[in-house]
Amino acid sequence: MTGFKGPNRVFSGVQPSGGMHLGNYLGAIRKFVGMQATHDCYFCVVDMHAITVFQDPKKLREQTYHVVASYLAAGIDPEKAVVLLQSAVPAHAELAWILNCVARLGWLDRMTQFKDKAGKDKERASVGLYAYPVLMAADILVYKATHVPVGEDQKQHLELARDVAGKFNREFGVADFFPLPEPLIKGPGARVMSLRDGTAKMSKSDPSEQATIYLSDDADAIARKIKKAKTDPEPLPSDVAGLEHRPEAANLVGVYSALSGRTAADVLKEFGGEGFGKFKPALADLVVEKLAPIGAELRRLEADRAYLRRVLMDGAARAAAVADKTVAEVKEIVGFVV
Ligand code: AQP
Repeated sequence: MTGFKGPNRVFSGVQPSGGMHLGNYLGAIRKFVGMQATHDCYFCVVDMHAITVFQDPKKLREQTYHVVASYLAAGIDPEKAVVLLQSAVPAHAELAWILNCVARLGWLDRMTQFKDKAGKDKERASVGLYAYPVLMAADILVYKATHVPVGEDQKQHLELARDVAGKFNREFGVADFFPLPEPLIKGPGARVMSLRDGTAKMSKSDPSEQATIYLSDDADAIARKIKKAKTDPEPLPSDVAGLEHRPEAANLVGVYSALSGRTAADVLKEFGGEGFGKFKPALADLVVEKLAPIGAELRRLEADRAYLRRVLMDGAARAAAVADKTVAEVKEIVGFVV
């Protein structure tokens, strides 16, 4: 973390681009919950990121409430952590513009998520989709956050945020003004894969609902999806090395391990040699046990819009108090008349 002197602070976010799923829970939200007691935390609903691909305005609003309700249902306490909506704190966009002038085109050209999301016809992708990693850097740096809990898919964007912070500090001669934020990625569940294709990540925008376990799924839906999950015909191996080249089996064992708190080796000690006919029902029971209470609370909270709005308004005010100060300092540093 070089010589940054500020407090340890956590920032992370989720896009309101669809239904929250098991990957978002294990890769991100569950980690958030674990950090709120020990760190100064900012958990954001990144709606400005979501619109980098077209969102139906009505659905975007619904999905925004859905993400806030999911945060709270999973155990984030808005009295401890700051829960905020990105578009409600203009300092994110202000800093993003300044950082756009620090980041280099060559850095953005290397971002694999842009290539994946833009597909073959990248000329038709939005400018926002291309520049989004810089907005993400601004989201983090506007709070001078030192730690960012994310899933594996965000690793490259975090490296870019560090590059932007370092270049800003060097170029303007303000050593350690911005911290170089540390990604917190490791741990089981950092990369949950699609139930239909063990080589593709579980994603909100997957067109197949069968590929994704949503936090809002009821017990029947969860059991049905796990029963139908793609697998291979072999029984489970008795050690982790045997999962190599078996992406679907590795994914299901990984989910079991992440939710049970046991290592994959330990899970295979119990299930090695068994077919999926035995493993899948055990996995379904475990997923239902862990997600059903969250799903029930999520449905209750989603109906209480007035409360969710209060949480967001309070969060925006607390966030702006920190973010506006950073932007004022940055304006001074870059030479704007303030
Ligand atoms: N499959 C996953 N496994 C582990 N972690 C995951 N995350 C997302 N998918 C998985 C983590 O969840 C956080 C929020 O992600 P996001 O909503 O900001 O963006 P995303 O990574 O693009 O998520 P989706 O669900 O795939 O959304 P769409 O389909 O809209 O792009 C991040 O910390 C992410 O790492």
